[in-house]
Amino acid sequence: MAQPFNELPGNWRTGWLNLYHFWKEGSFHNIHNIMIHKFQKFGPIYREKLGFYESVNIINPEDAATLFKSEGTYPERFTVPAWVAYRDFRNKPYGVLLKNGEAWRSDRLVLNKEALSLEATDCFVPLLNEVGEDFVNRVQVQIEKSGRGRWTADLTNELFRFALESVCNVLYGVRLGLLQDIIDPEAQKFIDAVTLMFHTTSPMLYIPPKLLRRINSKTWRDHVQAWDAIFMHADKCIQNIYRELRLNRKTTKEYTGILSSLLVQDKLHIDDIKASVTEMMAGGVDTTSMTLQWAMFELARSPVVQDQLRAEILAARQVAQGDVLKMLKSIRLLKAAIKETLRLHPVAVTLQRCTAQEIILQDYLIPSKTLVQVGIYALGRDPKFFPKPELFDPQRWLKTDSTYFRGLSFGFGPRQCLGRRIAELEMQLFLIHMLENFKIETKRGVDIGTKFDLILIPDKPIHLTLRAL
Ligand code: HEM
Ligand code: 2DC
Repeated sequence: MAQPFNELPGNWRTGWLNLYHFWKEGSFHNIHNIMIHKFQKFGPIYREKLGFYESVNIINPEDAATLFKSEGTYPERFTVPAWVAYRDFRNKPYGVLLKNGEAWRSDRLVLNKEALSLEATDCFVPLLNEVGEDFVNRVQVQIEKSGRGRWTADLTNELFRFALESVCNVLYGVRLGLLQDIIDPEAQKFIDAVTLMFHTTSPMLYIPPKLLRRINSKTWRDHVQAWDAIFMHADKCIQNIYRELRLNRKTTKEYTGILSSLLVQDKLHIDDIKASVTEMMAGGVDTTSMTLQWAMFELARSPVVQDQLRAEILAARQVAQGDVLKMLKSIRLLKAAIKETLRLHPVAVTLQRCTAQEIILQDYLIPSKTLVQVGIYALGRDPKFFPKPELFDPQRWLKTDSTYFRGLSFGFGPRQCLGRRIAELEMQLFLIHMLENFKIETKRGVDIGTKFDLILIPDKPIHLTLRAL
């Protein structure tokens, strides 16, 4: 007989006291480390209550498998209260990010075909490849300017621009020109708005946004302002394509991006298209850019791995003779290096599912409709599941026996990341071009920690040196 729910370890009986301590100790930006600590204290499963936020937390890949295998046809994750509050406040429709049930599934199936199917993703390759090449050109100009054969900088904003340029090329088939010297201030506003949106979301995970709205707190006001800017700019981009499409009705065979495809197909209502395309545009900035920054940081600290990757890329380039699509089929180690980067530096601190039925985890009975979180940050750094976790070792992903339910950075199943293929291709092509052209270095002995700002980001600026090869 499994043990009852109320026997679960953890301090879940004192939600408000917990929140008070949490607040006082300034733990907001540190929940990833607090989770590691709790798994050490309570074992592989614990129950938690922070203010209104109740969850059961697990770390074992076997338990994650049990959870995901029972998720059913309409998987639900934790709904970020602030995001819903904004949409309701401004009367904006939900996209797939926030929908649930049949409404989510029918939208998602149409979007999967445009964003995840092989047919569609092959079309992304040339679009993402040219942005990667332009980034290299931009670095080359900076190196020439320096007159020293190298360029040292905090690349955060450069990578934000790269990521927005990339995702917009895929969504709209349009270049925004963000890798030029002078850029559209509106685009920079969009970038800053996404960062502010994430930053102001985290306090509202535990305190109801409605409350903050009533006391007119700065967090709420900033959050609304951020989403307003996001929706306004995305709307402009969408309108441009919409208008263009209505003007020249000629059916060109060429691929012109996800939005055109969706509009031409006419399977989703325009409001639903807008909502999900806006979510993809916003979701495409901080996620891939931060991951690429971490990837370059890890490669700078592991020059041996960096050389191996470069050798693999050069060989792949030769074999494929300039056919990029073909080249992407022979870069196993590079793909593993991206997985390895996300193991140590996941974007999402946890994956969550609302249980669709009663399940048993670690011999505890978990009722239906319970929020269960997989602590993927803690999992990625646990020596029980990743031997020598501190080691950046892409090879570990190429040994097939030890990876069962461990590579979960993009989530799992039908509710997994919609932008996954865009993100993966964008990052692969970026790293291919960078490693072909530059040596990536960083100052030795500089320790960079992680900060929770809804997504996980570096806790201080990372300075990288790019040296012409
Ligand atoms: C959902 C990670 C990039 C759009 C998610 C989830 C994770 C994730 C963990 C939740 C999945 C689940 O619950 O199983 C990442 C990582 C990225 C990345 C690690 C890059 C390194 C992107 C990009 C886009 C995007 C580039 C847009 C093009 C979305 C959307 C959802 C989502 C719309 C919600 C899907 C749904 O609920 O049906 N992502 N993401 N993400 N992501 Fe990403
Ligand atoms: C944040 O406790 C911590 O991909 C919470 O591209 C649980 C939680 C729920 C949903 C997660 C969120 C965390 C982190 C950011 C994620 C989000 C789902 C999608 C989103 C992982 C782990 C993200 C970054 C999307 C964002 C798209 C949005 C800007 C339109």
